[in-house]
Amino acid sequence: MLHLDIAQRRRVAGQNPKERRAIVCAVTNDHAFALGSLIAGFRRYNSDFSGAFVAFHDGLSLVQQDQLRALWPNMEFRPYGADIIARRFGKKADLSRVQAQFSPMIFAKFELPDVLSDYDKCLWLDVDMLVQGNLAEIWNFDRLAWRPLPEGAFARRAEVMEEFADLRGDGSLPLLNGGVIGMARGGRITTADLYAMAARLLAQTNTTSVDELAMYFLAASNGVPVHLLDLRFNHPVVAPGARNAVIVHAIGPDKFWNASPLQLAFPEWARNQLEWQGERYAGPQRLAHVQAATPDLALKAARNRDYWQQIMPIFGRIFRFACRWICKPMARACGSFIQQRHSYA
Ligand SMILES: [Mn+2]
Repeated sequence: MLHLDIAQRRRVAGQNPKERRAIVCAVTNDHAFALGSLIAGFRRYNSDFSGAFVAFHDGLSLVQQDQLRALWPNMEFRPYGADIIARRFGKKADLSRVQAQFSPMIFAKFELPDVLSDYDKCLWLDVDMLVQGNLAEIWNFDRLAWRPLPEGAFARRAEVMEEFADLRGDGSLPLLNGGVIGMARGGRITTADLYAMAARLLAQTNTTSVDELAMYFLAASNGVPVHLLDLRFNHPVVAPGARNAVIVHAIGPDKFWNASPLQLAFPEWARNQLEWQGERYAGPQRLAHVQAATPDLALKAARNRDYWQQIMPIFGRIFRFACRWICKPMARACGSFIQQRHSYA
């Protein structure tokens, strides 16, 4: 077996040892556990990464910051919250539509160009992800990197695409999932541009994915080359093959910490959580009544479901029979009764 030290491994990966790199995340302080789990998983497979973690947060306590540093010593904290977001957007922007659906922390990805005054390359990671492998290959981009959405994503945003048609460049750039974004210093996109574009999208369209679309329109209109990441670096939890992906992304309301089926399918997240010394998630669990997370209850739930699936066709037949011989004649009788009553009026 070939043993390489960290410097050798970086050379093999084509990495400039002088390049300063940062992985950038954002959490509200009640989600410190999610960042803790993400880092615990990341470090298991990425001992060759010598960069920093930059965490945008709305008030992590010093204790929480120490708990995160215990997982990754090279950790930098930057305040980010409602006041900063309001200042960046200006008074006129109405964010209620977006905030009804997403954490305000989605806008912290707009800070990437500013973070790049301290680093050469940044990698934005959502905290609703599970790292299952080495990320070295992701860094092979020049300006921007993201995982493209399938072609059909344009059709679902047809109205926005028409409204902003002049910002689509030659139209060849695919849309992105905003969970993983690589950005290098010296690009043509600024933090101020991103907020301004998002404000336009909020004012002129009904879309809620303003963070992704702002990134897309600025890259497309400025002709910034985008390195398209393989699905395995931002693999939706529901897409086949998630088990072998490098990064699995729990897109939507079901997360690794609150959805029983995901806890059962990805036990490594719970293992990561054990390495986090801080407060764990204590909120409601979704879908535990359908698919419990422990083997005994999961089996019981599955057997229950199986039983009802076998029973349901019989119910269906009884229901159709009842409709034909009981409900319809009754409805006819009621109908004529009502008609009669009306004729007396
Ligand atoms: Mn996400």
